[in-house]
Amino acid sequence: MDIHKLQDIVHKTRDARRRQTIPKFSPADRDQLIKKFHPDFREAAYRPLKFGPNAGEMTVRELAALLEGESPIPADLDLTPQYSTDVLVVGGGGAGCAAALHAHSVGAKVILATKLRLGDSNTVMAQGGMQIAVTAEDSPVTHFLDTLKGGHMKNDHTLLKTMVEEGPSIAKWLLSLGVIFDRDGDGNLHVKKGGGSSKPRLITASDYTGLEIMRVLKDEVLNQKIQLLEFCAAVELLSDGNGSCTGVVLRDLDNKRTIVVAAKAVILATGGIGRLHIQGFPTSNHYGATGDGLAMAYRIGAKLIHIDTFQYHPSGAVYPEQLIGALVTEGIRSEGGHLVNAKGDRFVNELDTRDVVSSSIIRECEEGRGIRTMSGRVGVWLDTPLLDVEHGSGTLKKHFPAMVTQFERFGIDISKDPVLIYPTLHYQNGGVKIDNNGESETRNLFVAGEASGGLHGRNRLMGNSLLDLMVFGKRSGTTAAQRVGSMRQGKLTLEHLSRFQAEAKKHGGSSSVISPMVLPAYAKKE
Ligand code: MEZ
Repeated sequence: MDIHKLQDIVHKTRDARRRQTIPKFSPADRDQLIKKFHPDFREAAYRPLKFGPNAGEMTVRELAALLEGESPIPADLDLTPQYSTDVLVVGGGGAGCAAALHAHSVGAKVILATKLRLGDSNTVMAQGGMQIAVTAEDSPVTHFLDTLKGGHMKNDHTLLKTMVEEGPSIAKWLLSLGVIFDRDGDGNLHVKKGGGSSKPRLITASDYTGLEIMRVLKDEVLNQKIQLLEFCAAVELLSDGNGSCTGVVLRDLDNKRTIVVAAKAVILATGGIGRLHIQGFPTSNHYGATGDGLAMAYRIGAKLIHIDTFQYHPSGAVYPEQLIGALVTEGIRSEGGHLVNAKGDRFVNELDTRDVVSSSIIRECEEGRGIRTMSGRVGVWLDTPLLDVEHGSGTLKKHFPAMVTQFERFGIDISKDPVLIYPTLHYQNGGVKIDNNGESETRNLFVAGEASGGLHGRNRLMGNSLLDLMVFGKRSGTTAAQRVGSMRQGKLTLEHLSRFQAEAKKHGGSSSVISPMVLPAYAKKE
């Protein structure tokens, strides 16, 4: 049936739904729901890792193939360096820029290498805000407890304590650099409530928070004249043969040549893995989100954590086809948007944690209460026009200008028509295990942002990613820079790679994947 006809039920049931309150799930019901419907619990999608630091642990098949993949470089590569630096940052998103700026401010010589342009990253795509306890009614302790509950109590307490406590100083730093956050009528930072949070704590720049932060960070990286290597993808780490990281092999994508960089410390800020399209899910992620850092860190011997858990954001676009998987910010649900099934019913408290909301949407669709598009995709409605009904005409346009424009391009007015959504692969909850300064289990290899793991437990709360990458970008940059002051550059070898390959051989060889992928598999088909 025509999608426009199917929408009628949303308009017809709106008034009745406005009077309803949907309770959150009890912990027992929540666990039952998630086990039955969350993609993390589909056993057939998983397999154990055969070799490497996490051998024996389960992860999704796509990630297992990446971690056990074949290096793109020969073991006898000439390792004469073209560049030498104190700190090499790999990744030009929020974590990479924060790490580079802080390392530079401590006086280190810094190079920032990024496989696409500076700023091309998931950070620019972060819409709904950054959680920081800035109001008198809130506190880092409350932020800590909300996050722990959201993460199923599996969060690393030390990392989490550091993140929530350092939040307010990060807000000050960003403001001092010129980030324009939204303000309330009194001029204070305006805060919104996100799913799973007990207090309004999201500071925002409309619905393009990440873009606004990156605008300023990119500018600052350029102002500080930090040396950039753009369109240079990291493909292998280098070690001294004694367990320390000493540099990186880059692939210059423009000139198709290999570049060796000697670095006393390396900071991986390579982001997430949405473009692996785990279990066939579409993704909200940036084109470059292919998990390169995880693959390289794994080969050098750094342990990963929580690699069996991923975040499927409840609201990825299902229609129009051009937007499949694109993020429809949780901010719309924070401002009261209802989720509605084909019968016109709400079926979950829209501000429950993401794993609960996504599982509920999948349940509705699997049990026949979803809405099917003409191309055979299925989803549920997000009642966007309700925001204008509740808060006055023009609310959507004022609070979600980027979202309104995104749909307007395809002739859809989301203040009049609801949006069809389904969970989209959004975030890897785990990553490389780090200590409180962002250092991995391999000495002088630091990891910041989404590529690191432990902080978010088994389910990240909205807005905690932007804070994570600022806090641990800063800590890794500062620690690396302070350490390298008194260090000599170590030997450049690929001994770890030979060891990894020998181990692979004992287990039947590497997977058929060339790893890191650098760009998604479909990018290479032309
Ligand atoms: O932190 C996020 O993932 C986020 C803010 C997403 C969103 O819905 O806007």
